[in-house]
Amino acid sequence: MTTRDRILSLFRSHPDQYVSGQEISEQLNISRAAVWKQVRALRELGFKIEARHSLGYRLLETPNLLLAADVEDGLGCRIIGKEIISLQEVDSTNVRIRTLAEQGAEEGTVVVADRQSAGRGRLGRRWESPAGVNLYCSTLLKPQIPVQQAPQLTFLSAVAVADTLHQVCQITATLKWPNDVLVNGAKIAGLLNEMNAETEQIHFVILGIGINLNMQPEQFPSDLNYAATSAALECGHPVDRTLFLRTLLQRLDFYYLEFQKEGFGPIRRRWEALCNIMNQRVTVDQSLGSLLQGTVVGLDTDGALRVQTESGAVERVIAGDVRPVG
Ligand code: BT5
Repeated sequence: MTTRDRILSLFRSHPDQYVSGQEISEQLNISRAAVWKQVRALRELGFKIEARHSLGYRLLETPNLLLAADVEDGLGCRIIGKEIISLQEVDSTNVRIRTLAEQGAEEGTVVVADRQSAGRGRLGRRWESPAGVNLYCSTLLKPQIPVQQAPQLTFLSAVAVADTLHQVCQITATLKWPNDVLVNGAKIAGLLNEMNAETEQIHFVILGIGINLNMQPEQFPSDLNYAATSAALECGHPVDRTLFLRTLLQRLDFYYLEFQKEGFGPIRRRWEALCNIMNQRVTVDQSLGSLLQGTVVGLDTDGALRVQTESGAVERVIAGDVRPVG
């Protein structure tokens, strides 16, 4: 926890009460001048803090920020969120957590940002990441699994996001292979998992998750080639980002522990139950223009989509654009 987070939790443990400069300085082991500097910095971030000469400081209003101390409050996870780093702005949370991982950050570390200046999608695409509305976070994992199984973790993120949308916003999401979360056919979240590995060994995996929570129609880029939506647009009211992130980390923790004990099976079954095209006829536009037609019958252990063709053979789709027929 940073000094700023510690001051905030001290304020929060004294709701509506004054906390004296002396008490803050003693509890945090910093000088009175340093307390004043922190209060000034918090005010610059938008916190309303009253200062009364004989009484001390009182927190009156908290701005719409995602703060590590708030997310950690009541989190109760075993692995995910051991350390949470919340930033006002970053190029990409995936890039930042990669640097931290290379410097030896622990498994379960989470980076969350209010805004990304260069949010990334797959294949060099961009993820629109305006300030103050959405969730952009990356989680560091160090799974002891063969390299070929790393894609399973994308499906772990997807089911955790779907559960959270249901739990916090009462929204029913469907999952689009391989890495999209949809609501009523429009994209509400995207997942970008990245890995650092040698031939045989995974050093770390990054689960990058971007979820549109309070984004308004005018904030979506005009050149999206498919429909997009946000949780607030679907449920009709603003969504508390702190509560959403805390619940998401709890769901990730739950599925990761289950994954460690029971492998991919439970996640695969959950993903298949939420898949938007399960048992439907599809056309798959594979690379080099080859087309495959068939019925989606599930996921393979490495995350490939299993499509049964008319001849009864089951083909494995590892990349390509999958569209329902008709
Ligand atoms: C994804 O890529 O869907 C993965 C997005 C992952 C974003 C998270 S945010 C936290 C972490 N840090 C990062 O830098 N990235 C991850 P892809 O399937 O390639 O989809 C990208 C496409 O989605 C773009 O080309 C746009 O068409 C569209 N798009 C961009 N921003 C969007 C948004 N906010 N909502 C819906 N669609 C969007």
